[in-house]
Amino acid sequence: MAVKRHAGSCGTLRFVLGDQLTRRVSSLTDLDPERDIVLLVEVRDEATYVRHHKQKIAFLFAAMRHFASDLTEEGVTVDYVRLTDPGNTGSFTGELERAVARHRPERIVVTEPGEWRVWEMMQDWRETLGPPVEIRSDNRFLCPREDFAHWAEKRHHLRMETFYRGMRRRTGLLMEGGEPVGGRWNFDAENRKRLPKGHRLPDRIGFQPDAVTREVIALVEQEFGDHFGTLGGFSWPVTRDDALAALRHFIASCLPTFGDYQDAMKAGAPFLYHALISPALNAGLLTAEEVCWAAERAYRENAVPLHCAEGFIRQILGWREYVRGLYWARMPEYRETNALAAARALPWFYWSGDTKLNCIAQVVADTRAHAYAHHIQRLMVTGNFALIAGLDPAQVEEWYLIVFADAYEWVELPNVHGMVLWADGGVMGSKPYAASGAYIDRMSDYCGSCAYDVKVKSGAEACPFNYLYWNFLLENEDKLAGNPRMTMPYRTLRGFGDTRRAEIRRDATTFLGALSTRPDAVHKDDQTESAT
Ligand code: FAD
Ligand code: DLZ
Ligand code: SF4
Repeated sequence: MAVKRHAGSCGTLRFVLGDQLTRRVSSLTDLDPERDIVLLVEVRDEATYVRHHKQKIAFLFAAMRHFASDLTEEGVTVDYVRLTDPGNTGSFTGELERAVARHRPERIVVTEPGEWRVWEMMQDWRETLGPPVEIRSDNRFLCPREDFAHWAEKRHHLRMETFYRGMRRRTGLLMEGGEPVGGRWNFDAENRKRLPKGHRLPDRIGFQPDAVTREVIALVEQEFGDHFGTLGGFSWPVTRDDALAALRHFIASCLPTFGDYQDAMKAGAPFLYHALISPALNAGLLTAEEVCWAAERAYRENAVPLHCAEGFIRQILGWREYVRGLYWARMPEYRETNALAAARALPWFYWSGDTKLNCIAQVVADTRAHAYAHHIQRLMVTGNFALIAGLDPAQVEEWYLIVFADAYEWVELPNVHGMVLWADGGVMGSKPYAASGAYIDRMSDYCGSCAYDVKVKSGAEACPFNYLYWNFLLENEDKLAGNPRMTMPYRTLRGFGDTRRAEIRRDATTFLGALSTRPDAVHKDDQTESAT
């Protein structure tokens, strides 16, 4: 990789963060290759403010190095600081200060970041760096922060569906004469099939690490070897060309069936029909706009049924834009709320996967191997357990930020704090997504090989999700029973006699009391030896 270094004074110093790797990002739009310098820095602080999965660090460093090479080939002067370069201060601020001393720029241009903590750093740069600092809005999103803030003003509940319809109208995606194509906005009801037995899944393409990526992988193993996760199966696309190839492969081989099995889970099959584009999308290798239009085009060409195209576009145009808007509209107060006063420490099996709860063991194994789990695994397995076991939101949020290659606070926090844990008290979701083992059994094959019995409601053999679900409702009766969307489960709960209620509390207390938060106690989550 040829990365040019530059000395003397320059016009504009354009600082590109590791998740802004596109030539079209706002900080580069008016780049003058004759006078400007683009700065990219690998810094230890960003790899350790939470101890990211090794694949996340390797993915970003590899993508940054490839992006720098592309810019250099284009004739742009790039100042690229590697992690192990002598004098690397380890922080964004330290590296900017050094770059200012090296290049004496007339001004600094950056694009707004994806995390509040970096936004705060950027405010300081305006005061401390010397040259003027221009912070530009992030043009990779379809809904600017200000537009979302305007929409969210004076609303307490921010419902995704309302926002999504507005975005369909705004972009014209899947619209005809001002109306949604097919006469409906949302085909969610058609997206909930269980995977049939013997169903043949499509082969997925992976991307063999090239020399640059292999060097990064070795660096990450050496410098961050004690972080969560393995590097052996690394196959993420780390260049724009490979990310486009991943998108084409998804649209051709998976999108035609994506909608049907969007919520399905299968042991040993982490990817199913999912797009596997979120790390590339979040880092700038793909744009939301091009991904949505690619799906719409496939629908218009009759290559993809409407419910699949709509289901996929909704995830990006709807959910992705919505969580990002909500994050910026409600931070920094948003992460401080804890509506259900949940306080239990994160069990160790979230790291080790060493638990007899087969669904959790499977999801943690997928996550460790790929820095990936699909949406329903995140929401209804690790997320659902965290909710009904009353785990501390801050600890759960940190876990989610660490373990996935696509995790940045703007997208992780609303999904975990709002959608999964209902810690925001209903700003995002009208009710908590709590579920018993029956949901996991319906949507997966996990229960068939579990030590627990999903059909049993109480006692040592019972699936813990069953009694933890009812215990969650009991524990939070004062906060949730008045919620109109919780009427049905509370009506059922009221029909339980004292004996049944006492059983639920007993089983939940025994199970939760045995959870270990340290690596020394393996399999303590089971209630009796006979359950093994
Ligand atoms: P697909 O299932 O194929 O979906 C296509 C795209 O839609 C994704 O690439 C993603 O960009 C977008 N998308 C889908 N659902 C969401 C959503 N709820 N929020 C935002 N975008 C969405 N996504 C992240 O990118 N980073 C995270 O840190 C993250 N944390 C999550 C935590 C929890 C608890 C939950 C429930 C979801 C989280 N998601 C996160 C959303 C979603 O799980 C991932 O985007 C998705 O699994 C990525 O895989 P894929 O590219 O194969 O997606
Ligand atoms: C996640 C990450 C990591 C691991 N390392 C770097 C880095 O060395 N340099 C960099 O510019 N960005 C990195 N990132 C991404 C940043 O954490 C991200 O830009 C901020 O969290 C704002 O979204
Ligand atoms: Fe998970 Fe319960 Fe099914 Fe076991 S039986 S896999 S714990 S839902």
